[in-house]
Amino acid sequence: MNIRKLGAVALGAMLAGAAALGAAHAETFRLSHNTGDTTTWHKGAEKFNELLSAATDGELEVRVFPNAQLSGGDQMKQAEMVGRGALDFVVTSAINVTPLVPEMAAFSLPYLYASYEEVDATTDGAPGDRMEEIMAENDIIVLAWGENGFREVTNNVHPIKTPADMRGLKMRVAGPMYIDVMNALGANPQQMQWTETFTALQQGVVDGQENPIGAVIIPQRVHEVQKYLTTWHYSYDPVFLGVSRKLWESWDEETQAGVQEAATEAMAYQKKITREDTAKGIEFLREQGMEVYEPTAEELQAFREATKPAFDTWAAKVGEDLVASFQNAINASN
Ligand code: X2X
Repeated sequence: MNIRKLGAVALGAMLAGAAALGAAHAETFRLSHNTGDTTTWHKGAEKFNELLSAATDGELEVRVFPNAQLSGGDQMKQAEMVGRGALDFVVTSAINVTPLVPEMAAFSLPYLYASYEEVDATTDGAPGDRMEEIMAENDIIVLAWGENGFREVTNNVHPIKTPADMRGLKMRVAGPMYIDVMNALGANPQQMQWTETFTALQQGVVDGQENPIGAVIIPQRVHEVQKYLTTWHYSYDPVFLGVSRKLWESWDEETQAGVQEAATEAMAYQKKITREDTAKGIEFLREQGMEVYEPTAEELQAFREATKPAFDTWAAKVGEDLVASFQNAINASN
C-alpha cells in the first residue's frame, strides 16, 4: 500500500469513528454570553458544558459563544432571543435583561446590599424564587444564579473619593438604570456595548466605566487603559444561567434533572472563582499600576445619599413590594 492509500484508509477509519460517536445522539445547543473568553462568565459556561455532558452520558452539550456574537454584538438582545427560543442558553447579568424584564433591576439598586451574605440571602431566598417566576413568565427559565459582582468605578481623570469627583466625567454604562445613577452623581453617562468599551476607553471617547473586579475588570484587562479605581460597591450585579422555556419544556423529567444539576454546580463554581479572583484582585491591580482607593464607611454613605434619587425612581419601576421582599431577606440575614 502506498502512502496515499494509507492516508485514505486512516481517514476512512476516522470517519467511521465519528459516525459511531454520532450514533450516541450528541445534541449540541448554543450558549450565548456577552463578555470575552477569559472571564469567569466564560469559565462558568464551559464548566456547564462539561457537567452537562457528564450528566447526560454525552447526549447533550453546549457550544459557548462569547462577546454576544449570536445577537450581533447586542448584549441586551440576548434575553429577548432566549425568550422566543432563538437562542438555547444564555449566561448574562441582571442589568442586560432590564429592557425586557424591568424587575431584574431590583438586584442592582444602588447600595441595596452591603455584603455577600446579604446577596446570598436574596438569591437563595424568596426574592430569588420570585424573580425566577417573573423570568419564566417571560419564557426564560433561570436554572441558577452566578455572579458578576459588586461593580467598582474606574476612570482616567482623577481618584474618585466623593460624589463631587464624579461630576462631568464621561462614563460608559451598560444599561438604563445606571444612566439614572450616573445622572444623579452629575456624570455624563453613555450607554455602550461592553465589547466596544475597551477601545472607547483607550481612545478617550469616555473617561471611565464601572464593572466588577474579578469577573470582568481583570480578565478583560481594563487596568491597561484605566488609571484610577474606587471600590465604592455601588451596585451588585448577579449573572444567571438561563434556558429557553420552549427547549426546557421539550425535555422529559430525567433530562431536566440532569440539566438542572449541571447548571447548579456550574454556577456555584462560577460564583466561587469570581469571589476568589475579586478578593485577590485589588492587590493585583495595584501591582499593575492602578491607583486603588478604598472609601471609608462615611464616604460610602455620601455615595449612598447621592444616588438615592435613582434608587427611588427604580424602586417604583421595579415595584415597591418586590423591593420590600429583597429588603426583608437582607434584614433577616443580619
Ligand atoms: O456590560 C457590562 O458592563 C457587563 C459585562 O458587566 C454586563 O454585561 C453588565
